[in-house]
Amino acid sequence: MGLLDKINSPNDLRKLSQKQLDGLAEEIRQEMIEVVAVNGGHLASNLGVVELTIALHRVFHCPEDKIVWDVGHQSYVHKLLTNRKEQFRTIRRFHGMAGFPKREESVYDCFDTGHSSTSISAAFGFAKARDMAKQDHHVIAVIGDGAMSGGMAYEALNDAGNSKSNLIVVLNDNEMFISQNVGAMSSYLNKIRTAPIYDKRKKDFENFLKHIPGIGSSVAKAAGKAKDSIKYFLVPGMLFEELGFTYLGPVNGHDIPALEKVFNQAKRKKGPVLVHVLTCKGKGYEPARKNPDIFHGVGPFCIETGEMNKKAAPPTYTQVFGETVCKLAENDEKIVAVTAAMGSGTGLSGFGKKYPDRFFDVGIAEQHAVTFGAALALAGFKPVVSMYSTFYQRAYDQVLHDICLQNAKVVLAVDRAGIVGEDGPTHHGIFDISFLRAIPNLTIMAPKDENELRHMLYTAFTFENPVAVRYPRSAGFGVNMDDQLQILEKGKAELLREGKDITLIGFGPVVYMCLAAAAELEQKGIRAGVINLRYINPIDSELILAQANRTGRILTIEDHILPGGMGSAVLELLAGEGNHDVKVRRIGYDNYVEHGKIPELHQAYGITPFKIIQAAEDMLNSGE
Ligand SMILES: Cc1ncc(C[n+]2csc(CCOP(=O)(O)OP(=O)(O)O)c2C)c(N)n1
Repeated sequence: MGLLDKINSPNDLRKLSQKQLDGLAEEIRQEMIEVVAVNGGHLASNLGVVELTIALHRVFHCPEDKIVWDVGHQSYVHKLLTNRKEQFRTIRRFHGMAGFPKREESVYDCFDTGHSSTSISAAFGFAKARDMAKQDHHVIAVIGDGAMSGGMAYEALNDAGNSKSNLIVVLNDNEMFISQNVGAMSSYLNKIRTAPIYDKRKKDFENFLKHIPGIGSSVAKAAGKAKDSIKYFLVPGMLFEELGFTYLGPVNGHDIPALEKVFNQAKRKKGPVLVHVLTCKGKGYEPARKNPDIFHGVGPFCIETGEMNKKAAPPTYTQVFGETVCKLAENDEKIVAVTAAMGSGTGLSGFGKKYPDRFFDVGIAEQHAVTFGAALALAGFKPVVSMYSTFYQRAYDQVLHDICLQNAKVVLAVDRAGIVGEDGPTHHGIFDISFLRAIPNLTIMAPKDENELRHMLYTAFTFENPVAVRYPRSAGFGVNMDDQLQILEKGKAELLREGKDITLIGFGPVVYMCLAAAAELEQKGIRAGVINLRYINPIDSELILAQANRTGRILTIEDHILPGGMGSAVLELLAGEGNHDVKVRRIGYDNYVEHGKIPELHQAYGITPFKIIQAAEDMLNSGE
């Protein structure tokens, strides 16, 4: 029986010797490597927080004390130590354990996370609630140096630093976001990391003062008392002190006794405290340590070699996006690209290498990325801002107020639109049509395949208004790529198949599901038309109305939530035209979608040709 088997709750950790703790850390790393090699997951971040998590759970008493994990992708060790090791093998699988903290999964998860930079706000909320309820437990936010680049983190530091509430922020500094860190805060943290430790500098400074003839020793004494002012000169962590936090550290995040010492110190302090912990992303597994970006979020891989188990597949939409933008930028030096800490995730690394002066990675700062892009456009550049659909949720006002209200010509690349798989409900991109469709001036497109994506990007740069292009996470269909890029007429859909009995409307790659369903319906004697919508805003009212009148039935399908989605746009169009005789059904999601593989989820939630066929037959049979 291993040591991990003996840990049923964090209490059991306190019974172990230092030697046993080292052994436990090794077992935890082994378990995570084995499981992630099969299920995929956030390996490098979790390998870096093993000792940190053990120390936190030895010093603090959860669930009374509350730990909020920022982003939450680094909560695997926490899950293993909080009575979930049996389920751990199901992590990220359909109906299995979530890859992020989940309140419904355990009392030890006090706050659901997935999007970055929320932890200090949430922890401060818990701290205030505790104070009002006259309780006295501890609240701890664990935030990475990457997440610390997000605006919300600063808003929360600003608010919490001005309060007297006890709150502990653990800054887990591993010098990496997903890729290399960016921004002034990272440079600042780097200065702290490389500065000689405070005590030594303080002693050197006092010695120096003492040796000033005559006045030296009295100045040194006075300076010793005025600790704050000496500290000001000597402690780079003063930025946090100035914000109202007691700064502790930096401390080696792989040294459990040192961590316990500093956490106990933090526990005794009054008011907000920031503990600066230095960790190594990927620690304990050489391939992850060498390539922490690749092993940040990784698919199944071979443990011995660290090689990914990738089958040959057509290029992903993301890759096609990155290559196309690079190509377009060759002939147009005004094209610039902006991303929010997702250079490789959005396929823009190649662009960044080829055009370093025209590429802007602004950190985990979606709001800033969008407004920054608006100004670039107003100043005459042609920015493409590329982010995941789910993270555009962060920047809604900036899209509306800074880009669209001013009609700034920005191309918004909405990557990971639709469900994204194992990351689950915090990451599925199933709301963007609803929230973008309401914004005047914004053209919205979705390609049916990777070839059409290229034409859409080319087209988007020719418009005099902002454009959003949404495309999914998956590989393309492997279709032929046209040599010549074309402009796709604004607001025009593509009629792929004439129908008589029903019209199927798809937006994005689900169009191919419509085509497959139509072919099968044909076998059953049902003539289904298929429209590749291509555009919402403006929507092709002419074609839709003509086909609606011709077939009398419309079935829409979208990889998106139903309220406000593409089907809703079609309903609005028909209702607006006073056309109430056409029967309409919509296929899409009506709630949050859990985690699992994309095909598995499509099957479970009915985004399939089979479901289209069933719905079409039902409409016809029920006399609709
Ligand atoms: C709002 C938001 N934007 C982007 C992401 C994607 N993302 C997940 S983790 C991560 C980097 C986090 O870096 P850090 O906080 O340093 O954590 P580490 O993995 O290095 O421990 C990013 C950009 C996100 N989860 N939320």
